Amino acid sequence: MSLARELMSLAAVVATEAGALVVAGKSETLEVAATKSSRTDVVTAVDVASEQLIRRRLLTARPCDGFVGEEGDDISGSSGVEWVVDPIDGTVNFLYGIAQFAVCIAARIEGVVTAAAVHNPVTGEMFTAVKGQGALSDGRPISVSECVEPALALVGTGFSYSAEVREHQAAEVARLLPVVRDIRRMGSAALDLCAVASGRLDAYVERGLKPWDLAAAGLIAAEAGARVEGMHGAAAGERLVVAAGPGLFDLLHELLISSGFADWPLTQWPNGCRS
Ligand code: LIP
Repeated sequence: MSLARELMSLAAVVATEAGALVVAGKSETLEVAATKSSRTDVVTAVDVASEQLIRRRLLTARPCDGFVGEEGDDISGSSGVEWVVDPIDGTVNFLYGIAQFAVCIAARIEGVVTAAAVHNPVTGEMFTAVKGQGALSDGRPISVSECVEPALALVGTGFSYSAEVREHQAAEVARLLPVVRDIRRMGSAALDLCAVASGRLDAYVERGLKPWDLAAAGLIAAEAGARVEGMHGAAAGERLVVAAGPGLFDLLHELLISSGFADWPLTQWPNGCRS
């Protein structure tokens, strides 16, 4: 079995274990343990416990690997493999009991995201991908929609934890809304990208994503046939992520520009949003 396939299998097994812990951790009394970039950017004890389980399992199985997680300290490794982990993507949904959140585990080999698993522990669905080998949902191949017309495109998006950034995002989305089919704000960037990968959304666009929101699900969307990029051919990243099928991407990209998605460079963002 290739290294990439081995890493994907390990990611899926560990995501399943962490998913069980997350579901078991959801109770009526679940509280916010801390806040991060703003009062609405919350973390629960379950986010932390999930990341600790994932870190322990991955680094016990592969002690020389590196680790980058949303809730903990980064670890540099010597093997050339680095894990990029979001223990619960969609934490606000999790806190409110909305079944739209996921455990996300990606493996980078020499800096390139090469294997990924995204698991919704409530629905049980497991999205996986190995670079160059396509994307799967519960073991079955998935692919992006064939939508080519923005006016018929169902577009997913999300908003920042910063009120100032949300004000800009709201204006951009207000300009985009009349020229697409409709907008969906489902609360988990990773599951939005997996929805593009499986044709449940035609496209996705969001500013301000962190590496752990994007790494695993970005590979899954790309392996399902999506173009996953930033503005003007830049790499997808914190400034902007756009994901859509090849027949839709360029037309949508033009509409995003005319809707103002390229107008507000990162350098002008409020400090907390550029951490
Ligand atoms: C969330 C993303 C969501 C975005 C939120 C936040 P978290 O990740 O999944 O798409 O709109 O601002 O980044 O904080 O739940 O890991």
